[in-house]
Amino acid sequence: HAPVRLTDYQPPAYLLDTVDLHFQLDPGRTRVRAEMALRPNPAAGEPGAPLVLHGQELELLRLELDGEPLTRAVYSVDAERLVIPEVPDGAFTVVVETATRPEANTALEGLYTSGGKLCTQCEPEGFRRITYFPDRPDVLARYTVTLEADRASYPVLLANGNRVAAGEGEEGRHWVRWEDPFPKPSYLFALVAGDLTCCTDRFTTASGREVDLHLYTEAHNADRGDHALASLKQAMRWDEEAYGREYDLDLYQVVAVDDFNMGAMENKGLNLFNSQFVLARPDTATDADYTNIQAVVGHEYFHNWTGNRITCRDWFQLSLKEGLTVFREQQFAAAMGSEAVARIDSVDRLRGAQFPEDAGPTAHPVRPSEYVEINNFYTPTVYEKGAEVVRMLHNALGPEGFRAGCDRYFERFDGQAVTVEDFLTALEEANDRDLRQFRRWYTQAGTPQLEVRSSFDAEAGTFDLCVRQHTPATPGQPAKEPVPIPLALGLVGADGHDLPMQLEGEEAAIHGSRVLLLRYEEERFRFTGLTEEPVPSLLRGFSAPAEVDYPYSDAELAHLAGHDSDLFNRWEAGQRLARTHLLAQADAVRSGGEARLPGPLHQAISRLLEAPADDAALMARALTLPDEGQLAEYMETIDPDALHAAREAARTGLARELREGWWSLREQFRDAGPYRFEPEAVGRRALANTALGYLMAEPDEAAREACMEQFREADNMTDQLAALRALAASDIPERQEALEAFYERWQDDPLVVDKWLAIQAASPLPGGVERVQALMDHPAFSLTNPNKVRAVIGAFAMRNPVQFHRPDGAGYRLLADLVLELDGRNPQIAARLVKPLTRWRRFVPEREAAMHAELERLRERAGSPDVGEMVDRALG
Ligand code: DPP
Ligand code: ZN
Repeated sequence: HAPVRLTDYQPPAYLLDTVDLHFQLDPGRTRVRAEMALRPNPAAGEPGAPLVLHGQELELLRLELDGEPLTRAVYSVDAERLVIPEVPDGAFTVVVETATRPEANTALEGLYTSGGKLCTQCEPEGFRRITYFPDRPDVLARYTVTLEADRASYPVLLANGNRVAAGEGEEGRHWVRWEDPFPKPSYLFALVAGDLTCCTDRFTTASGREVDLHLYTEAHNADRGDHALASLKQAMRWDEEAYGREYDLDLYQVVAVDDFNMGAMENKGLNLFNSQFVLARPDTATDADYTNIQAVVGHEYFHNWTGNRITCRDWFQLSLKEGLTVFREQQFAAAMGSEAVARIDSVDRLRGAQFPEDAGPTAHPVRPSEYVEINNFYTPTVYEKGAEVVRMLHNALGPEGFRAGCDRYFERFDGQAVTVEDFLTALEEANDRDLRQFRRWYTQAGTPQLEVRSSFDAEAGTFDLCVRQHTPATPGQPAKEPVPIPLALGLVGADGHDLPMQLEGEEAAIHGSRVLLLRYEEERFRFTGLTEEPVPSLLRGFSAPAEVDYPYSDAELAHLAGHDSDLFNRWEAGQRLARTHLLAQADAVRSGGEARLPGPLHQAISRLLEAPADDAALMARALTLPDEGQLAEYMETIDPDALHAAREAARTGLARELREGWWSLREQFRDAGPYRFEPEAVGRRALANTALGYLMAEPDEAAREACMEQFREADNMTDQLAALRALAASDIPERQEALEAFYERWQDDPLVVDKWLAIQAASPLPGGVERVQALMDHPAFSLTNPNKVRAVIGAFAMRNPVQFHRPDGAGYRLLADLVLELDGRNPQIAARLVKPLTRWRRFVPEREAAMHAELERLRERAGSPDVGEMVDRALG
């Protein structure tokens, strides 16, 4: 499969003004008639070029040019495109009639069935499975869509835009016509047909327009839409206040779909959501679900401006809409809750998924320069690192400068398909700034390493910092240039307060934090007027997606963890302390020793337990040890068993040594009242359940009883699931009892069953591979439902390192078998599952060899370009 390259971009030879689509919907075979009004693109300068339409898995029934049927002699068609070599010089129309088979569509791209519904997923290249079409994001058209279907099975017929007409057809059929006044690329097209219940709400925009909000679910889920609707209204208000962006149609529709490859999709005026990210009720959804729903609803809504009104010229620009929209989503999350907690959680995600990607064989720039299958580039780098890059721009320009730049971007490029370059130019012009060097963040892969060294001269009162940046080589990019790095920092004094910072040559000192903008490989800074040696608090708020190396002592980290005025770095210092000691313990295990609870970690956690907790959510995070996946990144050669032993020794040690503290913490923070999703209550539950987790790390009779009681009595899923998770990770008789009771109670609720599956797949207890095999044989499992696959295999391969990396390689084999099984059905999901094998070179020799063998097997047997590309990159 040949790669597509950014440098090969050509503007479309033909523009599409309008498209009129007519669907005769039927799950077995749907007929589609597309009428397109085309004309030559003056910007392409290719008069007389052939007309090329994309198409896949289509049955072509009829083709017309300007009203005349075309015969096979004058066009050609293969598995990927339809070409009409000769078309008129000026404007012309093309009519295509095709048939597609929704029920047989297991890839879940294009038109497919989910439950009794018909629905679509078109980003990035699914529309070409619906009809022959210029399926590229820089071809924007106005759509009119007529949906015709059996009324009894499909009473609700939805598409983008406004409902303009409806009527009855023959033999119990009916039809509805939709018109979307905003030109859009095909990837934003959507339709839904089904028997759905509508939850409604209303929003009045800042300028006083009324917008109807319609959330569609299956009837039995009608009581689970409130939170999503509330989140939608919060997002609409927030975007008006923070960015001056109003919604632009009279109707905003959201549909919950059970079978969905992605999290959600921002189709114009008709968002489709994976049910997991839209449906919630206190007894079925956890605080994490509520938080995710708020974020994803916000994310898809924010796309209306950053993605839909202004879209991407080509898929290399994916981060133009995704990085910017994730950043906006993160700002929204911070505004709806605690800024520090939101930041900690997003950095945790970045470190958990993006840093490893950036350090491995699938590393790529935020704006990749080539791909084989674009579906493989919906990555943490494009999304999360892309958001970090936008955050750096925001911090560099300041909130007002950034807003002015965005205003200019919206004004200048509304209605267009543009590039990352266009966005940066708008920011530059509005701020009269030069962001040339900044562009490297988009083109250079790899996580910069910042080596910081200091020296203090007591006599002179100076504190020197030497900062070196280095970005390790990544595939295809052996040598790296320095990137601009905003290093936010503070100097913390012995009393815990920030010391004034005055660089040599400056007139006055700065109080609190300041930002040093690093541009070169090595830079030196001298702070003057200091009467004591400070502890530097570096990269405050995680001001750049970089890794800091500074020789902190335990005492210095403890000092920062207790006092840093930057709450993010307070947490960070504690994590760094834990990491250092857990890694030392893992090394000890590797050299034949026993893992113990490290003294400094014990002290740090007990100090936290003694201090009054004013922010429960923050404290819960501070008390949580870095997970094994993240620790592994810092190990020279990854030994999953040694890491697991080290972390478990620390957890059980903390459970034993601080038992009293955990009990009293739990008592203090258990919430008695009815469930409310409010930051304070969420924090209290998180903290109480963190305490429960420790109590169950080495469970005595009392802990087991308390856990079972919480499991039985909880009136909300957050508390019930926390108890179940703790039970499922312990080898105690209550384990089976609780798992059975939970399934008994929730077996008819697919989203809750997903949690039940994931908890078992992620349990570190021995026999993980066999457990996962049994789960895959369980009637609740289904290979055709992406959420089920993610719940079982995703949880096992990504959140259960000790079982997945079992020494005999059985975990790898199981994963590879599954990839092969999915390869022909849903290649997009299959390719995602290859990811855990890609870091094979980092592991101890026998695991390395076993992972490599599975990759070789995949290389030989897998057929899809999706899996093929991932495997090729992994084997490098
Ligand atoms: N564009 C979707 C999102 O990130 C994913 N396909 O919102
Ligand atoms: Zn998005």
